[in-house]
Amino acid sequence: MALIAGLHAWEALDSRGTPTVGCVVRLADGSEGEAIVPSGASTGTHEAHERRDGGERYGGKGVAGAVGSVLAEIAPAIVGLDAADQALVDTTMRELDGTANLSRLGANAVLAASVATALAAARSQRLPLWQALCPDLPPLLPLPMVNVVSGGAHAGGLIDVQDFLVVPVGASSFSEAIEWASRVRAATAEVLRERGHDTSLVADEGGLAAPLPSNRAALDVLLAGIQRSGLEPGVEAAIAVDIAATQFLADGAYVLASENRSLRAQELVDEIAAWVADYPIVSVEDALGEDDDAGWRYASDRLAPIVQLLGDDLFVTSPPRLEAGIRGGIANAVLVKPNQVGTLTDAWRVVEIARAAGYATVLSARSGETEDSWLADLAVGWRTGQVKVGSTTRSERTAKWNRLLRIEAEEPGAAFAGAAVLAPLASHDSPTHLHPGGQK
Ligand code: 2PG
Ligand code: MG
Repeated sequence: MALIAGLHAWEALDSRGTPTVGCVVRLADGSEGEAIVPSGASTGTHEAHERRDGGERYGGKGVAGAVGSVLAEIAPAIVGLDAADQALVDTTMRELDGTANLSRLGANAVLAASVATALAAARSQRLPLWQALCPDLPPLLPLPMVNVVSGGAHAGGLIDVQDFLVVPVGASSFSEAIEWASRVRAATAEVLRERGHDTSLVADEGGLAAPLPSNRAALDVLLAGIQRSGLEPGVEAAIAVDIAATQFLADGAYVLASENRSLRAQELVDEIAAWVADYPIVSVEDALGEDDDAGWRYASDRLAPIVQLLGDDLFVTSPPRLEAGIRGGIANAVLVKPNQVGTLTDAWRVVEIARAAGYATVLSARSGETEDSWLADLAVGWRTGQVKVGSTTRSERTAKWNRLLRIEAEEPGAAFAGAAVLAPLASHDSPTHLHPGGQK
């Protein structure tokens, strides 16, 4: 038994300079775990509530109230509990909050305590977090999805699509995957410079933020970067996109401002299908708005048989929203962001639900991140198979890559997920999976 003896919390800063909650959990045996929570910019409406103070401080974005909740309410409720019983700690906090979306205490307060508890429990067992999370299964190093060109809410809306990422599908180890991704980023920057763009400015996740004329132009630049890097497109290095379509949905129309076009859902999906035909795209995230059920139905029929169709704002790491999507045959993969749901227990539940249904899982950082690296341990211990962290530059991003590189170096027996984890390929392994395309 590793009993929780005390908590402390404070207002920290994330990589955008916005306040966020830091928390340390101390156990009776002297072990400690410390966590700082991340924060999104292109957030889904159905995410758990990120509690902010309003008022003058930090332009209203202070989190003194959430910090106060940790000290005054969460601490007395969980002191004395066994830190190794994560489900009990998380349920206790959820019941204490009493709302469905953690709006009273704040999901930022609850997640900070949840992750700090997991880290303290692992420390007390003298285990790395990944091993404490999944003691019975061998670790799995994830296939990384690495941001190269940024648009949308992370780059001042220069282009509409939010992320153009490289997926090193032909790499045979995690470290090789990172080296290839870094090579593609450097080569893409070179291509941009040759085409007259400034590459000194980067977006929130360290991606190149060039004022390109269209979304297709970004795909062209990334493909040229892959070719310039000497890697074979589609075989060694493929492309993933996060459309983040909720961000440019206005009054029922998808407004591609950079191209001066306004599309209906079906037209947007047809456009994306044309990109998938023309470029080595293996994964498409948030192709439609978060509540566009008819659009998602069409996208699932059209795209899910040929590409990984990934729900982020759509599923918001919510067990019931993912279950509803699985029942309806919507998408074939889920992005997992612990702060969208507020506790590690619920985020893990989403991984389990996805796995049972043959949906692929991609653990993801947020655009507002911190120097913490616990996300890397979750990816390995939960065996999510894929991870999305941002660029290979900027310390809040490299903190996660570096942690994964260390785990690989220290665990030579750890398998590397490789491209087989991408849906819809991955789903063929699962006997329980009803492929969306097969339900027509
Ligand atoms: C996303 C994430 C990370 P944000 O949309 O997938 O890229 O962005 O954290 O702003 O929601
Ligand atoms: Mg997204």
